Amino acid sequence: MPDARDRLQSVRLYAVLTERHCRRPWRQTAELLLAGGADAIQLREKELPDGPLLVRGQALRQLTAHAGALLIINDRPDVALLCGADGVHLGQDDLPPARVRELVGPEMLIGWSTHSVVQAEEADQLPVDYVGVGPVAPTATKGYDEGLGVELVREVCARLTVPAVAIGGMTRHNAAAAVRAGATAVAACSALCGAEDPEAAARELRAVVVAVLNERGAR
Ligand code: TZP
Ligand code: MG
Repeated sequence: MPDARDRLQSVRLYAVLTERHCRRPWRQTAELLLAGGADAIQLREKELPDGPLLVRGQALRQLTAHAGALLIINDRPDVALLCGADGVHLGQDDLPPARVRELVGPEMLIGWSTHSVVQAEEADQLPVDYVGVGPVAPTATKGYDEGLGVELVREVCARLTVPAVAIGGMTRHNAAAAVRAGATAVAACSALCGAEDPEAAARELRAVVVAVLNERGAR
């Protein structure tokens, strides 16, 4: 299998898994998202104690490995290392990417949240493998009443060579615009985990991303 950095290039649907936002049990949700084609799962649990977080990461490692999907752990390089995840996702207030790179070594993917053009310019100097850009649209998941819009995606993508993942209130209705603006993947939590049918939701959202990338490639 190609290494995680190569596989990252073809990630189109990045599912953020948070139990609180799942309509079904988290394991079933993960299985359905993977069956629907999720290329990556990020484990994002702010309230789980460390032991249960590691146990969940290990369970997701098995599920994602079986499906050929990437596993990314939010916030926690230590948990990412211990459960054999492919990557760790960091925000602006988390441990700095350069220090985390010292900890996790050269192979592990580091994702980095960006919310402005200035942050995108800074990201270009950091040892990160992809950026999240958003919130593109309003999202209750993180308590943003307003989105920053697809123009931010365009501006960030113009300044970066690493893949950009559009996040924040993403649905099958606004994904096309984000991909036309330069994102190569879309990340979603509530639109996927909260769906009545997470498998169908994943399949539909991924299909939008793929269709626009094909259209972009054909031009
Ligand atoms: N970072 C920016 S918005 C967001 C995160 C983790 C939440 C994404 O959740 P949703 O439900 O897809 O808006
Ligand atoms: Mg964080």
